[in-house]
Amino acid sequence: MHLDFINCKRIQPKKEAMVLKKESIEESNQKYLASHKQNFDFVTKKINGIDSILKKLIDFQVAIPSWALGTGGTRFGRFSVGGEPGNLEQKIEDVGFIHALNKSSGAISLHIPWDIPSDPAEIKKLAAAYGLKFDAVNSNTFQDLPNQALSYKFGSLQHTDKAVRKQAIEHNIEVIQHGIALGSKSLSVWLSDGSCFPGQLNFRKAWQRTFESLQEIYEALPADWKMFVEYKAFEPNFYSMTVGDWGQSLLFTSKLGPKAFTLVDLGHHLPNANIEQIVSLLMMENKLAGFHFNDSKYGDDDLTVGSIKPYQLFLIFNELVEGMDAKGMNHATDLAWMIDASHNVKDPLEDLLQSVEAIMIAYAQALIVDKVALVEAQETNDVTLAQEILQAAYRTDVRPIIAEARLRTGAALEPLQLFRSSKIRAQLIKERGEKNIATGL
Ligand code: RM4
Ligand code: MN
Ligand code: MN
Repeated sequence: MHLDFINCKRIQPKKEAMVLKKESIEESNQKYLASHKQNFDFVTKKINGIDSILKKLIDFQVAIPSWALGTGGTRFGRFSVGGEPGNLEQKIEDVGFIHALNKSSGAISLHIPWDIPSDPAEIKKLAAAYGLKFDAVNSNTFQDLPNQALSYKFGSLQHTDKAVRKQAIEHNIEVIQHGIALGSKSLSVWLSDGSCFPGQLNFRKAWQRTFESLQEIYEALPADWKMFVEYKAFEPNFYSMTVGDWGQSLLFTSKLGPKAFTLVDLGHHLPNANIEQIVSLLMMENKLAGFHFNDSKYGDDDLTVGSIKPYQLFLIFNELVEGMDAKGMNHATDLAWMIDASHNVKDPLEDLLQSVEAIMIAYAQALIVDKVALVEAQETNDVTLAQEILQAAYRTDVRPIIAEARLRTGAALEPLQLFRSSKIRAQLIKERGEKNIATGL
């Protein structure tokens, strides 16, 4: 199966089942064009500088996590959607579908060892054929893998036994090597290290050991690479996490050096945390790596972006745009934009399409905030007006603007509709079978 408008001579699709043709996109867009134009004209009447907004939206790309292309589950059960990608090639094919539909998902983030490429050069070519780059590579020292010598039951980089720490450090360095072969430029380190009970751990020693281990990994980074240190409040450890919040991560990344940054996963905070303020301050310190986008009601729920707290997502983007502009940063490339989600009851591809759309909506809303008026309201302590200004942007239906950006890049005006009407899932099931299980969450 392949996308027939992909112009690639060397990578030949294995089968001729064509599920998504360029003509299908055009044909589908024709159906929606008249009403789209009407909606777009209506919304843009009130917006200044629409062309520069559209350009920013077109440039903005969100990486898809390779580990979220199959159906997720909990420890209670897992209910497959069928046709899941069984190998890295198929995962790339899936991200290729998403990107063809929205042209906003031009990157994939890999998790090692779930996605070790057997032939990196070929994988790189395959990804390029779908217009995809490799975003951050992720290490995994939260599971014991088959044939692994030592266990991570009591942590990895923090472990009391030097030999376990060494094993975990070497794994991270190996992940960097895989990333280099694929053209990736950053390593994401998420540690499940911590403790489940009071007294189990000496916090200071755990911190020091983790720091020394991170230093060794940091030393192995190529000059143009970044290291992302992700924090998480709880789970799988329920008493303490060694990188439990942004303060702890920032302590590590500040001491490590200029190539280390703090990664914000939206689901990794204690309830009601003011994430937009965290983001603003991390940017102020030039220490924000970027995001693992998802949404949550209770904890690390990994729900569809924007499905629970869309206003929070908008407020985060409002701080991002303000902070990036204050520092003259490139919105599309200076921070890492990645999704980290799990889909237990939805088709993963549909869920990811919705997630990317939610991100684009929040970004577009942040772009249309009347910044001059907001600064004025803030400086004069006009609290009511400040709220009005933010909510005027948030309450604007910017979907026609996102759709216009897609139209201009040859993507689908209605990606989800087209995904459904072209029966992509049914074809994937036909080709890959009902029982294929993807590695990942
Ligand atoms: C963690 C964390 C990491 C992700 C793993 C699979 O909760 O969010 O980013 O790599 O899950
Ligand atoms: Mn994450
Ligand atoms: Mn998580």
